[in-house]
Amino acid sequence: MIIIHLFHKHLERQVLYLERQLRALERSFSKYKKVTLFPNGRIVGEKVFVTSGYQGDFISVKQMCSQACGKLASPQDSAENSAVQQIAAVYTKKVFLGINDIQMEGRFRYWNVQVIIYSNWAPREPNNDRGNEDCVEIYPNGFWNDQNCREKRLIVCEF
Ligand code: MAN
Ligand code: CA
Repeated sequence: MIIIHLFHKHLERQVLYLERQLRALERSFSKYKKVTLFPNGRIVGEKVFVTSGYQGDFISVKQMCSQACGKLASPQDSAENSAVQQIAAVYTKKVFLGINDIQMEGRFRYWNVQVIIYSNWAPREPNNDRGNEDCVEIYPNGFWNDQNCREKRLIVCEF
């Protein structure tokens, strides 16, 4: 009986210790997130959007994201869109999204070929200007425009 009681006490102390450690870790992790994401990143739910500040054409920015084990930013709702918009606004630059209609004109898809489930087109877009706009950029105001994939735009990846 006494041994069981001592063991119980021991476990109780261990649990209290671990709870305290976990709280300290949570505090420092939440601070660490703020530090690393300032001012280049945003968190929405489980998604993290971040820019390196570099610009490139669609192929290069797509490669840069996949080399970092991420994907080009593909906002799928208004909260995610406003996160990417905020990064574009910090840099006052347009950003390429991970969306294109290369495969079939007018049918915009993510990289996994799924047709987009959310969009935020600017008025009169997408217009496939000069018959040559298969990529999608987001303006610092959050609206989308189809744009030539060879233009150079700010890179934002999602992880
Ligand atoms: C204007 C509009 C857009 C088009 C760009 C091309 O902003 O016609 O639709 O994509 O020019 O630079
Ligand atoms: Ca356009």
